[in-house]
Amino acid sequence: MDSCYDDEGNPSTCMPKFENVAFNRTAVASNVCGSPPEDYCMQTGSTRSCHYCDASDPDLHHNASLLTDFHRSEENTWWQSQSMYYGIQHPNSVNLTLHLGKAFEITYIRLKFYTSRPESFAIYKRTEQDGPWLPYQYYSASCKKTYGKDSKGYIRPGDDERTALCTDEFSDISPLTGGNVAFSTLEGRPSAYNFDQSVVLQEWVTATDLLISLNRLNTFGDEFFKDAKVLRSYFYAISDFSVGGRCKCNGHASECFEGDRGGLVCACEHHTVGDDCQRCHPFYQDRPWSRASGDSANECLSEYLASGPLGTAC
Ligand SMILES: [Ca+2]
Repeated sequence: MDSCYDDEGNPSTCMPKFENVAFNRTAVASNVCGSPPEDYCMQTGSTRSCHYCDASDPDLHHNASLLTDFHRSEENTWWQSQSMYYGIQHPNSVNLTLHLGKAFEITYIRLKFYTSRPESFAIYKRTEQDGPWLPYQYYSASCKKTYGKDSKGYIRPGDDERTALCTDEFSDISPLTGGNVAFSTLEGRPSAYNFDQSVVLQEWVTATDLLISLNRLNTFGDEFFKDAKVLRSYFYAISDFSVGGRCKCNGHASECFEGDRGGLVCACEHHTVGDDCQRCHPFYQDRPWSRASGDSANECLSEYLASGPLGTAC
């Protein structure tokens, strides 16, 4: 763990540990297979193997809890939607929502698909609880048609760096199983090298909630004939949903804990207060609050104690 004071007792920038923020949090899925119980078939090239999903059977369910459980490669667990047989396909979407309970700074979001990756899906976030859903990234073989975005877009210096891009690089039907998609929040953003000074990117990586909107399934085009076996072989399935990040404390805390009101709060140091240490303590208002940077802890100062060596904390 990172300390907020050095060996001499001087304030230093500190932050909570980097972690998989999704682990042991339960995502909410707007759709899940197995109620009513249903057959489904895996696309495995030339052959199809068929199985059974039953949402109420502990051995046969594929509920959303399996998105964020501990994941061992030899024992896949996965969330699965109903199949195209039940009407799952564009324009009907399936949403996965992850509520974090406070602001986090997100480095990456990674999805490991149990089936083929979708033809189109998008990641959204909320910067503050109850705020609007903002687009984070689009993945689509049809960026223009589905999202009205250029598939070769990029961000130039001077552009608004809080712009969601679309890429067609991760939307092929192949591989039929085990495809990964990872979104790095700072990749391709010019101010990333100067993150400490970039208020815009500090806001861009901040999220209190994440939403994966699965918008269009990949198919071989054979659903056109409406054969039940074929329709039962198209559905969304994701074996792991990971989110790399840190509890957001603006450089003024080294850990977060469960607060009185439920939900996480920062254990604020440097005479800061607030869920994210985003304000100075009322008795430490001698200069405006500032986020800690690589150069300075920017601790809050007391008007009475500023000249003294080490003020007694109140
Ligand atoms: Ca899993």
